[in-house]
Amino acid sequence: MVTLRPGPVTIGGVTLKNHLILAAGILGTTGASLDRMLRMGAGGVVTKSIGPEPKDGHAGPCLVVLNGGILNAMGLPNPSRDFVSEIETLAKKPVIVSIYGGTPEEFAMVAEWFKGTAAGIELNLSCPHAEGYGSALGTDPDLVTSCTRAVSRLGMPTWIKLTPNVTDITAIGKAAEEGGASAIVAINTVKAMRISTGLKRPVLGNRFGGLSGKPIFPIAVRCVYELYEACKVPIIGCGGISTAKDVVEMMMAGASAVQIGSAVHADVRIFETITKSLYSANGVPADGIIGCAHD
Ligand code: RRO
Repeated sequence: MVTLRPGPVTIGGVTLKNHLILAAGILGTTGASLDRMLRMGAGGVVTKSIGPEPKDGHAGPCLVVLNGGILNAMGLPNPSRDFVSEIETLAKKPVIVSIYGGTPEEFAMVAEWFKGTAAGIELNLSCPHAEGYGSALGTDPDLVTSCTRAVSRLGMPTWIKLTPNVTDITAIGKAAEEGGASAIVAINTVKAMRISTGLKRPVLGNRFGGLSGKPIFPIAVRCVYELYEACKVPIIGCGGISTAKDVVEMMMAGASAVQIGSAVHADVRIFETITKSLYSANGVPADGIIGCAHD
């Protein structure tokens, strides 16, 4: 397998220690855990999504581990503005704060709280099970453009995380680009559900949730591939990546970097594990393989 040249990279306005980023939501809202992941080899970390008001989240069960995947409906639990002090000690580190809101104004307000602390902002326009938030806005290209513009005009690197739960993801990618996105992240979880045959009830308290992990990797590759043909901004691939080979495949589809989420549950040292096989002193520059499957 091809290997990459090690070293820092700047993607979507954020300088990362390598191409591997911790995906949003995975280690909750604890600054110390995010810092631990940076020290354990993550090139950057994305926080849990932070919103305009504190939120408890959905009624449980909120998360089930399936064969090879995870189904969740956490419901955006977060401490809102109190999170600023939680990550103050991480200022100057590659910490990207994920935020959500119900309007462009709410996105701008939450983003402003993190000026000076966050290396960048990732807009969650893609949670599949949050009424009035996430994909409720992220499936409408006009709203995607206006929410993106409300944050990009603040001058902070602005990443937009897209939902795969649309007919044409390129229309959403182009809408983010029009709003001044510095990068797009593809994809958030795939809307899904399971039913307990014993209980004759949906397994999740919220009935519907988002599927992540290995089962969605081919969907994520397809989305990145389509976006690469339609958009000019860098694409960050996300969805079911768990090996160095997955990273290379995502890059060949068009990703400039990747985010890793569910695989952290199985192996908390996943960043070191992937780094060992992905990078070597005689590796090629990433530009040599990004999008090469389109040639
Ligand atoms: O908190 C959640 O339930 C959640 C979020 Br914010 C998201 O973006 N994606 C997801 O699968 N769950």
